[in-house]
Amino acid sequence: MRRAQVIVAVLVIGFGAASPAWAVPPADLDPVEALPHCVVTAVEVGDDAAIPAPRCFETFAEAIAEATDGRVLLPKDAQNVDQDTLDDGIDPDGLESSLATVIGIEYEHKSFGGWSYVIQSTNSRGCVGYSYRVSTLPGSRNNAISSARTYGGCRSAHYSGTYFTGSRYLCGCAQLGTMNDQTSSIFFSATGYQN
Ligand SMILES: [Ca+2]
Repeated sequence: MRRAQVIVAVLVIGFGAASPAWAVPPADLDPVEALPHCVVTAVEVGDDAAIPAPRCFETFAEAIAEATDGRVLLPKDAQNVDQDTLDDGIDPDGLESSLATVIGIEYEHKSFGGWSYVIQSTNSRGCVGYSYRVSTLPGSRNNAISSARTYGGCRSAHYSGTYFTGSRYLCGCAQLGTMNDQTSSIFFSATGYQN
């Protein structure tokens, strides 16, 4: 091989290895539309911040790693996560912990299938004494959630309107019943009621 061909081959191989598909969605596509597994940071009640932009990935495992700041690393083909695994590395007495964790996971299909929308809290206390708002959902996740899991002592109230208006349905649940494909905002607390 001539020198120029060798250099081209090395560049192609090197670029491929350093750039997994999920890191480079087509430039003209919103990552939430292009990638199936997204993480959004819920806003703690009492904080006036707007809901931040979601971060999206090709695999569920990458989303959970993002949501836990790299603390929880699942097998590449994982499709779900349990509370014990999410608690890895969290001191059970560490109620002041600033470790990020997951308080809920929303799914495209009934029984926890399809894309996921992982709801992150920026502390490991979950809903023990705290409540969180997801006041809007991005385009492809709006009016599309069909099941949800909750973590961290949370229950999640799914609302048909943005900013917790309209019909309301309490979930973790394998299906949202009359609220299937209708959720536009979600409130997380220990009871599922706003406080
Ligand atoms: Ca759906």
